[in-house]
Amino acid sequence: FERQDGRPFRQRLLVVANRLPVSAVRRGEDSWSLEMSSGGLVTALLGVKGFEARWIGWAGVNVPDEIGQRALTDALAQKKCIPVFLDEEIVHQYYNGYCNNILWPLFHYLGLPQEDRLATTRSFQSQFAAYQKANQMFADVVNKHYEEGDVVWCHDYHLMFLPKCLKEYNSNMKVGWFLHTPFPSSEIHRTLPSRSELLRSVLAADLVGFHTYDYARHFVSACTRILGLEGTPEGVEDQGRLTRVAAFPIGIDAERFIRALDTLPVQEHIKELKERFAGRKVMLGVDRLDMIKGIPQKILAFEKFLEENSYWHDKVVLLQIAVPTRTDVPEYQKLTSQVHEIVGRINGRFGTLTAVPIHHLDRSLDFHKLCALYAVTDVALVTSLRDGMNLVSYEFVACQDLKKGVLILSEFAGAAQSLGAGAILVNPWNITEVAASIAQALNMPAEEREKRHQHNFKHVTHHTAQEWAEMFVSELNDTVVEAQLRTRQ
Ligand code: ADQ
Repeated sequence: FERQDGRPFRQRLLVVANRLPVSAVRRGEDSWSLEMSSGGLVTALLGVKGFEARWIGWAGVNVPDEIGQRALTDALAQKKCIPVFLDEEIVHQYYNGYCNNILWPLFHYLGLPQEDRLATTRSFQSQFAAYQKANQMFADVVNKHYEEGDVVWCHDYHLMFLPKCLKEYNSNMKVGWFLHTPFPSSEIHRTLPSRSELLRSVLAADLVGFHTYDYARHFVSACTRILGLEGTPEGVEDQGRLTRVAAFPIGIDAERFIRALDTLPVQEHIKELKERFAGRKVMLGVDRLDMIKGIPQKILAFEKFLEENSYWHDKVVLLQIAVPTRTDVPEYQKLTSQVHEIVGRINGRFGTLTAVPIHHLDRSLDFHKLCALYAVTDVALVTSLRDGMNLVSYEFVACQDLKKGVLILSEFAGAAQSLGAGAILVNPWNITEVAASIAQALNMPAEEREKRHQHNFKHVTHHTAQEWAEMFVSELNDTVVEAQLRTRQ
């Protein structure tokens, strides 16, 4: 396409996610400083060529006054971001309550909250009402900025009600929705009191995407069993209207990691780490400190490995880097104490005056340090109890082209479907099996490590974040054109 002025036509992509990809800090009544954050979604979408992307989302801060809202809106516009302002009560009920206390655990097979957990955030019904209200507020902002021909891409479990709200505004809007978590078996989804409303709302989208074919299949079965609709190989059909459902496995910007390895700061960190852990094999865990990541299970498996393999006691170290998240939620506080308690016990049991077997850090690491850690690691341990994909496993593989380290990967992470042939797959609940896999990884011959690594490296460098985003958006465009052709026939 070309515009009249000869410049190439670039379709606008409105990316709608709960959080904007920036952190905002107020400096004065009408001044803000912004810092771009660098999650998987941000890097994926920044790399998408051929689109004019705009972000719509919550800035993560409460801004009750109009002066502050206007100033923040102006500052964000420079970064192509558009804010949705949510007040504290809505955030509490919608974000802490319905999203993080109900949908997040349910979608990861941890079940619905018991009464005591619900009591902390009021009743289920009021949380669901806040969820709907917040989604409507997102829809209002999208609708205000929408121009004909734009593609609207909604992200994640926070915004399941959004496709319906958007289509009510404008049935011609091209709307896609992508879920970053697993979609659970229909038997789990059935337990959710608002199960039907959420499914119906998602089905208002033109295209619905998941990381794996299994999650897509679970979603289609939920629609057939709970709503009585027809599932087809293309998606879900309701009275002649098809919602396309498909798998779009996410990737990373592998080149960014590979390039970083040659930079001076990363090389310096690598040197320091090699000196610090000379003579010991390095095992690594990098996770958000979340129930789903299986951190206690991982550390207990490492303890079992030490119990059974005295030869390795002074020859291996486990570095567990865990970024605290949702720190105001009691379950997460309990998890932190539990992890600290287990680490303390194991270090007391197997440590010496000069070395401990586990280094546990409760913090985020900057990009350069993270790359260096990935590069010096001999064995990476990903033991998620459930995980939509798990990008840490991809990042580790991208940084291992020299060392050819081994990836131990939970079979319950989406990544098991793409990196399964190169990794050692484990059931993280089976601590004996994980301990045996640690021994297998540490003793693996170089030739086998090389073969496994090549398989995964090829996958990670070929199936990138950019490819993921481009495939989703182009499928969304095609789906809408096909639907228009069908209605004309
Ligand atoms: P997350 O649950 O956040 O993402 P993951 O996919 O592993 O999980 O991504 C985490 C990101 O945070 C990685 O880029 C990693 O480098 C970074 N990170 C984690 N711990 C860190 C630390 N201590 N220091 C610095 N950086 C750290 C959700 C879903 C996943 C899905 C992604 C993308 O839960 O299953 O893969 O979205 O769709």
